[in-house]
This record gives sequence, structure tokens and C-alpha cells, in this order.
Amino acid sequence: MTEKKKKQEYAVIVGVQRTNDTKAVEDEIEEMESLLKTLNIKTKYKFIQHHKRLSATYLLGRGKIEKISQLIQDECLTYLIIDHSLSPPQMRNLNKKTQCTVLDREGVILDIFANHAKTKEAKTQVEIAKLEYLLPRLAGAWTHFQRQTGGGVRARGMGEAQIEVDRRRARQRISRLKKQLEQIAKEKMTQRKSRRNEIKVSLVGYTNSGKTTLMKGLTRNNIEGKDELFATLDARVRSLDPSTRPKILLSDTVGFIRNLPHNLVESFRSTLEEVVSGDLLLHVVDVSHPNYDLQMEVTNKVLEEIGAKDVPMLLIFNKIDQVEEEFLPRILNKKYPNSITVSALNDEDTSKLRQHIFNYFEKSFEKAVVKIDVNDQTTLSFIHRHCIVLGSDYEEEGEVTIEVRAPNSLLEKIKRYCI
Ligand SMILES: Nc1nc2c(ncn2[C@@H]2O[C@H](COP(=O)(O)OP(=O)(O)OP(=O)(O)O)[C@@H](O)[C@H]2O)c(=O)[nH]1
Ligand SMILES: [Mg+2]
Repeated sequence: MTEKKKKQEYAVIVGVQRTNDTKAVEDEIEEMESLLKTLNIKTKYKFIQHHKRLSATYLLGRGKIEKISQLIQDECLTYLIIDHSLSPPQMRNLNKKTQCTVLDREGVILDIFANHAKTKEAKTQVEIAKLEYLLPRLAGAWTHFQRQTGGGVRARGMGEAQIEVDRRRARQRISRLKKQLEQIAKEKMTQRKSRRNEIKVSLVGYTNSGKTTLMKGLTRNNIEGKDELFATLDARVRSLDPSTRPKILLSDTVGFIRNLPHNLVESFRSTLEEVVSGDLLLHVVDVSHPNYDLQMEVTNKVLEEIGAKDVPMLLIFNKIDQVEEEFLPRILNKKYPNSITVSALNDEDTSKLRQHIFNYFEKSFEKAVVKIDVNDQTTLSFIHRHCIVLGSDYEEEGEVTIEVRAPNSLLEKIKRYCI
């Protein structure tokens, strides 16, 4: 995080209740609390606003906004966080009224993304999303934004005169960034083509469900998961370890969340293409979370949105070590017959899962017998790299007969040697 050393800041959160279910809004507020923790902001007060009494001026009702403004002033709180989307005028009005930094849900998520983006691609994607978010809210915020290096999207409402110039500059910057992103996407496409002989598996799921930790277990890599929302923003690709033939490449990517800002989904489209173009999705669910079923729904909805609904999917119920009810795995396996229950922290579980993934593909592999010239090193090394070799026979002079097992797509490439 860029703002690690700053002094502790405090916030008031307001959640919006949409149904009679108070528990739902309390859970949402709790999730917002975790999002703020990621930004090193502590929650001091929580309020609930009923959706039937939303006001056009402040979103919040009169009485509530007066009470909250007073609290903010009396206790010198830094943030007013609205777990809902705010129109640009509502944001300006709230800002004027409370004299503190006002962030809506999208603003908070964008701030976290801005802090966590590491690669050029992720940084570019986040900057586009941020600028598009800021455009209608540009009341001098551009100047503030420019001063921040990789910082947030906190509109503080400064000098109105600059707005038109700022808007033009923002639009120019967006189109430049989009061109850069297209270039990066082209490079990635070339990279993807070079991996066309490998099997591609993508980890997807709600943020904090344990994707990166599972990736670490399955690939025995040193990447660490973090107890933070949106810890991973950059798609990473590693091969399963111990290695298989053909290689199975696993990619880790950005987590999903309820009401993921549309701008972000749009600008992360090229990262998410990795998911759509995969052979299998591993949908990781944190089964120890009280709302894991809701989180599954959200993930499925986002997958549909990005066009990945038809990619085969394996459900993985993770963090089983955190679940007290011993019978839960059995219930889950009954309700979702093809699901797997694991703890990403348990080596035995991850090695079983690795085998399960391999078996999933292996059962559709086909057998073939090929005859190759012993001097044809290119074909021989292709076979040894990508196919399971069941046996070889050097009886005939200058030629070797090899029995192989591999996916049909790979056998196609060596079919002229088949006997
Ligand atoms: N107890 C327990 N903790 C786990 C397990 N799997 C992951 N965790 C913890 O859960 C937290 C989140 O894990 P990550 O792997 O970073 O989750 P993620 O899905 O990659 O999260 P984002 O990148 O933010 O979307 C970390 O603190 C992990 O150590 C598990 O099976 N059991
Ligand atoms: Mg992660």
C-alpha cells in the first residue's frame, strides 16, 4: 500500500437497506468495513439508511445527514463512506455539508485497485477506470488526482473554473491509455499463442476466497495470499507442479465482489480474457464465510457478464479447516456432486486437487502409435514435451515406434506419423 505510514484515519459508513432483511445490510456494511481496512481506514460509526427514503440531494434523509455531519465535526472524522452509488451532485452536496472526504462504493473499490495494481497492464486498466469515474465528478478533482501518484479518487471539490479544461485532458488521457492497453493486449495474445500446446486452467472466485493460496499450493510457488480484499490484480500464470504432460498452466486473477463497478469490469476485460479462453475454471468458494452462497451467485453473475459461462467449471469449496460442522463437506458434495472440498493450506488436499485436475483432462486423452525417424529431434522432443509416452520401441533401423496418450488437439499435430 502506498499510504502505509499515514496516521490512522476514521470513517462513518452508511449502508442502504433494500429489503426488510436487516441482516443483509449489516453483512454489506461488514464487507465495506473489510474493504476500508484494506485502505487502512478504521470504521468508527455505522448507519443504515432505508432505500425508500433516499433523497436526491444527499441520498441520506435530513435527520441522518445532520446527525452524521455533527459527529464528523465533533470527532474530526476523515471519511464519509456511502455503500451505494452516489450521483455527482450528491457527492458534491455531501462533501460541502460534511467537509470531509466522501467516497461511494465504486470510489472505495477503485482506491483499493489503485493501491494494489503492480504491472503496467493493471495500472493502466485502473487509471482508465478511475478517469471514467472522475469525468462526471470533475470539480477540480483532476488536479488533486494528478498530484497523487497511483493514489485514490477522492473528489474534494476544488476550483470550478478549470473543469472544462480538466475534462478535455482526462478524455485525451483515457484515449491514450486505451491505445497502450491495446498494445499490451496484442503482446499478451502473442504470449497466449505460444502456449497453445498447453492446457489452461483459471482460478476464479470472490475476493479473499483463497485463489492465490491455492495457486501457491498447486504450483509450489512462492506467491503468498493475503488477508486483504483484492490482493491480486494481475493475472499470473504458473504450471502445475510436479509438472504434467502436456503442461497444465494455472492462472490466478482478480477476485470478484458484489456490485463490481462496471468501469472496472470493462477495463479489466483483457485480463479477464485469460479466464474466457481457458479450458477449465476452478471456482474457489470460501465456505467458511457466512454468505458463501451469495458470493457464489455473484461470481457466476460476473462470469456470465464476461462471457465465460460456457467454460467448464469445477467447484472448489475452500477453507474447510475453518468450518466447524463436520458434516458440511458431505452436504456440499451431495448438493454439488462434482464439487471438491479442500483447505488450500493443507498439502495433502492440494496434491489431491492437482491429481483431480489432471484426471479431468486425462480421461479425454486418446492413444496413438507413431513412427518417427530417430534423427527427427524436433518431433521427438515435441512428443516428449507434450504427450504421455506409454512405451517406445527401437527395433526398426533408423526409426522409433512410440505409443503415446495425449489430447486430440495435440495428436492432430503429429497425425502424419501415426501408424
Ligand atoms: N484457514 C484458511 N485460510 C485460508 C485458506 N485459503 C486461504 N486462506 C487465507 O485467506 C486469505 C485470502 O487468501 P488469498 O489466497 O489471498 O485469497 P484470494 O482469493 O487470492 O484474494 P484476492 O486476491 O483478494 O481476490 C489469506 O489470509 C489466506 O491465508 C484455507 O484453506 N484455510
Ligand atoms: Mg489473490
